[in-house]
Amino acid sequence: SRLEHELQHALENDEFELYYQPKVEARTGRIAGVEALLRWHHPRLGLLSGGEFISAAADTGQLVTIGEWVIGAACAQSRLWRDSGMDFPTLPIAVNVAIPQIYADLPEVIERQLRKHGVPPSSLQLEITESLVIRDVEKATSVLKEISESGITIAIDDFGTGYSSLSVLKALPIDILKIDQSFVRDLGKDLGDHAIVEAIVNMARALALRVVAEGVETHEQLTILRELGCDEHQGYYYSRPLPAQDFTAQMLHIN
Ligand code: G
Ligand code: G
Ligand code: MN
Ligand code: NA
Repeated sequence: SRLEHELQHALENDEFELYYQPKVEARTGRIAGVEALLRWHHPRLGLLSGGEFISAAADTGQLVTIGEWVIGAACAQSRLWRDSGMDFPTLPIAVNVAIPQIYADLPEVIERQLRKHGVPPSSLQLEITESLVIRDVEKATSVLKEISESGITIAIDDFGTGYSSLSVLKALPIDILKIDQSFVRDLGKDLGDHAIVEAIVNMARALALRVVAEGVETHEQLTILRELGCDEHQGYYYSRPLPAQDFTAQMLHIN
């Protein structure tokens, strides 16, 4: 398709940008981390969000190359924040990782980008979408173990929507569960969603995992999530994903 063809030029033309969205710690109200979300300044179609082109990139096998750009850009941003001289905590930046990246020398890619930008592994967090089938669980487990042992935290994204069995969850070196926003949307209206979120929080607690709620938009959702003991909240209630400069200004405001 035309989009797939144009993707080939997006990297060379420097058309990608990372937007940043805060994750706020329930206990303190402070920013605990930040998720990087890929945007494409398309010359013809304007600003595209990940949902509009990630699957096209996956179809053409460009996700691995774009994924390394994302990791590099996050490391560069971490370097900038560390050098900014502002009173910033050294927030881990979470990048979304597609399954094919795991099988394409992900530990080496990460190591190369960390070294290039001179930042420690604690600068990064990986978000792996649960809805993607992990074909070779043994290989994925050993790759993620290597990454985890280097000091990078790993989150399962969109938790509750996918195919991963609880035994996969037990096998993978996971630190964080991110509750999919579809379960958060109707909290306060839908008793089923309430029960599901409660069950995920309790399971996370039992497995000593941190649990993050995504898609938090209202005060009512926030109140319920606090009652249920969710550790971190992310969503438009606090901030939309923003360009780095705007995020920086916002961060000073929240913290
Ligand atoms: O905010 P946004 O509409 O971009 O997110 C849409 C989807 O795109 C989400 O599933 C998100 O995880 C995914 N996404 C956003 N940025 C990236 C990225 O850098 N890499 C990958 N693989 N997926 C991303
Ligand atoms: O798959 P992943 O969880 O990485 O994608 C997150 C997606 O959710 C992105 O498209 C992001 O822009 C979007 N998002 C973030 N916060 C909210 C929110 O509060 N409400 C809604 N509807 N979407 C959100
Ligand atoms: Mn994510
Ligand atoms: Na998600």
